[in-house]
Amino acid sequence: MARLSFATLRILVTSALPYANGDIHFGQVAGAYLPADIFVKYHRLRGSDVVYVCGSDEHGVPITMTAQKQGLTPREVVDKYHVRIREAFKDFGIEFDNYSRTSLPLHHETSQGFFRRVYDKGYIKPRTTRQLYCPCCKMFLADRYVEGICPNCRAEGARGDQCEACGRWIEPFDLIEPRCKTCGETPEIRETKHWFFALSRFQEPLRKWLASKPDWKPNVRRFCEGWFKAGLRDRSITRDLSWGVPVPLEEAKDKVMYVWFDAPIGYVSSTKEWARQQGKPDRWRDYWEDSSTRLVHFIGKDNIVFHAMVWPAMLMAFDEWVLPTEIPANEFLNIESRKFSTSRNWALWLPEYLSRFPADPLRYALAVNLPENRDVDFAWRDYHARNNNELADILGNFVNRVAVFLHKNYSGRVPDVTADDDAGLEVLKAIEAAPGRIATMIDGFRIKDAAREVMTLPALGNRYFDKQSPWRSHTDDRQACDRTMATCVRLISALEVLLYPFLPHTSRRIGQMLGLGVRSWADAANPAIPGELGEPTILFTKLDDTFVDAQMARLGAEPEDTKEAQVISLDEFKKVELKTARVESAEKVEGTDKLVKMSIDLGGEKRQIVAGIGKAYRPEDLVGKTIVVVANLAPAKIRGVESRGMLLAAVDGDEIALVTVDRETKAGCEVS
Ligand code: B3M
Ligand code: ZN
Repeated sequence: MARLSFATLRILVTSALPYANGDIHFGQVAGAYLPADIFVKYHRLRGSDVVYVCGSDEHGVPITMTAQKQGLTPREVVDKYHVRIREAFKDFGIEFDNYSRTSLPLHHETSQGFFRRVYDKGYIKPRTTRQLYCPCCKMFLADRYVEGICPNCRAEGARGDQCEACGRWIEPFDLIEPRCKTCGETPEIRETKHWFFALSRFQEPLRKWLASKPDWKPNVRRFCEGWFKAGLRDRSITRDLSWGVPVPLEEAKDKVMYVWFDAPIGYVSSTKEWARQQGKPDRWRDYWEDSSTRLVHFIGKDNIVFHAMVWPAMLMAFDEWVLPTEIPANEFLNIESRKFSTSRNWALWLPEYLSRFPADPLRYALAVNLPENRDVDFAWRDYHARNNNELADILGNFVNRVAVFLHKNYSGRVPDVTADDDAGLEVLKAIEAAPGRIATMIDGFRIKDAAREVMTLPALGNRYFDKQSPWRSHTDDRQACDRTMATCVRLISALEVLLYPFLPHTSRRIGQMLGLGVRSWADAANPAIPGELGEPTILFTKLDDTFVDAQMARLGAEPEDTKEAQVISLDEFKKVELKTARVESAEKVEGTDKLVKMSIDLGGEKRQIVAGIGKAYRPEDLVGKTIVVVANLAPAKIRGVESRGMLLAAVDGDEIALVTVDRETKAGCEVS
C-alpha cells in the first residue's frame, strides 16, 4: 500500500484575540477557535512546522465599559476573564502553542515599536478633528461609548466604531442621531487632536494584493470590494482613554492606541512570548520575517475589515513582517433560530456548557455544522440527535462492539492478518483514501465537509461488521472471522488519527485502547494494529428525551414570556438586603444634571450612594428623607464617583418617585 507523504510547511495560525470582558460563547467557538484548532491539530499530525497563537484582547472600550458596569477596574476585569477564557479553551481541547494577553509589557513594547516605525515612515499624522463629546459625562465619545444610526446601512444601534448589521468600520462623527451610551444624552461637537493612520495611501497596494488572492472566501472578497468602492479613508488610531497602550510620542503622552491598532500586533507579541518560552527568543522571526510562512488568521465575519484591510495596510506600512496568506472568516452561529444576544441572554456560554457536559459532543455538533459559507443555526435538538444517533449509535457503537467481541471471543487478542477478500479490501481501500481526501478538505478550509467525511468511516465499519456477521463466522469460518476482526481494528486504528483534530478526547481514549503510541496523519492510510486491545469502553453517553426541553428552559426567554422566566424563589429574593436609610446630605455630581451624590445613614453605618434622580429632585429636598436602598449591592463607580448601594424609586420615563416608608422608622431597618 502506498504511503502518503506531505511536504512540511511553515505555518503560523492565529485565532481572533477575544476581548477579556466576558465568557466565550458558542458563536465565537464556531467562528474562530474550533476550526483553527482542527486545522492545527491536523497539521501537527502531518508534521508541519505549525505554531498556533492567540491571547486575550485586554484593551479598548469593551473592557472599560465592562469595568464601569461591574464596578471593577479594567485591570480587575481582564484578570478575571483572561483566566476564565484560557481555562475554558483548555477544557474544550483547544491547544494553543501560546495564549498571551495584550496587557503584558512585551505587547506594549512591541506595539509601541510598531507605532513608532510606522510614524517615522510618515504614515501616522496628527489632525485636529471634530469629535463627539458628552457634556454630561465629560468625555469624548469614541467607539462603543456612542451609538446611533449607521450612516451606511441605516441600522439602529450602530456603535461608534463599527456597525454590527453591515460590518462597516465607522467614525463616531458620522453616526446619525448619536447618543451617549452611558447617559443617553445627545453629544455635542468639540475639537480635539488625534493621530491618523494613512489608510487611504494603501487603497491601490491593497487592491493589487487582494487581486492575488483569487481563492479567498467570497465573503472576504465581497467585503473588501465594497470597501474599495467606497474609498479608503485615513483613520484615527489614538484615543483619549487611560486604559490601553500609551502612544509613544511626546506630544501624545495622554493618549492610548485605538484597540484595533494594537490588537493584531498581539499575534506577533504572542509569537514572541512563545519563542521565549521555547528558550529561543528569536524564533518568532522565523515565522514573521520569512516570506515563505503561511500566515492564517481564523476570524468571525465581524472582524473581516480589520484583518483583510487595516492590518495588511499596517503591515505594508511597517514593511518587515509577512502579510496574511489566508483569512478563513466564518459567518455567524444563530441559537435556536434567533440571533445571539447577550442582553436578552439568548446565548450559550462555553464554560457553563463544560461544567455540565463533555467537550467532544459539542466539538462534533459544531464541526459538522460550521458557519463556513452562511449563517447557521445551533439547536439543542440537533445536538441531541448528533450525540445519540451519530456519536453513540455509530462511532461509539462500532468501537465498542468490536472491542466487546474481541474480548469475548479472542481474549482481547487481535488476529495478525490482512484481509484479502472483496468486502475487506473495500474497507481497506476506504481507509487508504481517507487521509488524503480529508486533508484536501481541511487545507481548503472545508472543515465541515471533513468532519462529515470522517464519520462515514465508522458507519462503513458498522455495515461491514453486520454483513460479515463475525458472531456466525466465528464458529463457521474462523479465518473469515479473523480477517473481519483485524480489518475492524485497522479501521479503529485509522480513526484514532483521523478523529483527533475533531474529537481529541475521544481519540485519546481510543488510543489508550490501542496502545500504539505516537501516531501521524500518514499512518492513518495504512494503520498498524496492536497485538491486543484494551478493555472495551463506552465512548459516549446517550442523552434522554428530557434533555432538549431542559436546555431550552435555560435559554433566555422571549420578552412575552419573561414573566415565567423571572419567577424567583424566596431564597433568591432573600439574598437582596433591603434597608431603610436616612439621607444626611446630597449634592449634584459635579458637571452633571442627573446624578446626585448622597451621604446616607444605614443605622450606625455611613455610606455614599449615587443616583440618577437629579432631574426629579433638588438635592436640598432629599435631606432628611427616609429611603429604601439595596444595601448589599456590589460597589460601583458612576462617573468616577463611588456608589455603595442603590436606592429604590418608581420610574416612569422622566418621572421619578422615591420609595419611602409610610411611617417613620429608624435608619437601617430591614425591609422585607
Ligand atoms: N477582540 C474583537 C472580537 O473579539 C477583537 C478581535 C481582535 S483580533 C486581533 O471579536
Ligand atoms: Zn454621556
